[in-house]
Amino acid sequence: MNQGTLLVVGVGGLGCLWAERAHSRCSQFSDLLLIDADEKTFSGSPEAHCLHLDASGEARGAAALPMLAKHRLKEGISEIQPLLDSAELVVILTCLGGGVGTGASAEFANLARKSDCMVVSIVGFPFAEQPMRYQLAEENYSSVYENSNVCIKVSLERLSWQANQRDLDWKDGAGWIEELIEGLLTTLAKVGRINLDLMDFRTIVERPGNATLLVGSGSTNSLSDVVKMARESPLSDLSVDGAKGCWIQVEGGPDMSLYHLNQVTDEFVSLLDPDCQVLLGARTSDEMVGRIRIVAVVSGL
Ligand SMILES: Nc1nc2c(ncn2[C@@H]2O[C@H](COP(=O)(O)OP(=O)(O)OP(=O)(O)O)[C@@H](O)[C@H]2O)c(=O)[nH]1
Ligand SMILES: [Mg+2]
Repeated sequence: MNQGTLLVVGVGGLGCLWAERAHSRCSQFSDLLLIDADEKTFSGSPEAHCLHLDASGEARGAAALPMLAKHRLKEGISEIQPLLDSAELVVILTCLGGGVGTGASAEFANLARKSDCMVVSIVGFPFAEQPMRYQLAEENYSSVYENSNVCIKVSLERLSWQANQRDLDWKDGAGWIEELIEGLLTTLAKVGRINLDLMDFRTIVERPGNATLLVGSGSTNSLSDVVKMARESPLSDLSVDGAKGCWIQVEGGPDMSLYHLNQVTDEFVSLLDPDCQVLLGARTSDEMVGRIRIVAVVSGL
């Protein structure tokens, strides 16, 4: 498969951080695009394509207003159009409530759709104790949702709670974001099967209603705990009961058996609607010896 078919995009400061980390796990088969008004965002990623929205040279950093960010994105889009032309799947990572992410992510999703890309957006929501930012996020979420094939809300509150549990920094996405993207892209990038997989993926996850992502991992000796962890990991406050679509990726070591695979998927799927349509992917990697990981997108909520 050609590089460039899968594009990971960060919009705004936090989104770019998430995108960089996610991309670092699958850089061999995806491209990275960072979009921000703050040039410092680009300094850690020499291999990334960058779109600097503050093209005026005023060097004021953050485009404080979402409308301004949107306008600047439109002005700069010709620079990155070739990336969109070759991409089939675009994963947008952003956080709403500030200027750039709020203003530019929906517009970028719109442009990607116009270039015939499938768009999966992962959208962070500010902490509730930042009511102004929260309100701004609420007001702008629907336009990201409408311009994406799949839109997944991630609450920063939950992310930081999860980060505490894992002893990680919430700003980095607490590990969850990169694990999801890695799982998603690795499955979709299976050589030669990209179109088929994308079509399957689309039918499963592109359902009316909300979607969320679940991640769980642990030892092959305690498969129920892995399922339980995934079950309790929702990054948004949606219940997955009654889900109508589920894309599930199971990763284990070379020692993963069919028994392990069936056990975790059966147990996981039993939690969803009886008529839930399920797409299962599995892969092995050496570093997962003795361990198993589930990454799932659950839709139709
Ligand atoms: N509490 C808290 N929230 C943060 C922090 N960093 C980011 N956020 C939240 O994440 C949202 C988006 O932040 P960024 O990605 O930095 O914003 P941006 O899109 O770059 O927008 P501007 O920098 O405002 O142009 C903000 O609205 C905040 O709610 C932080 O350090 N603490
Ligand atoms: Mg910023």
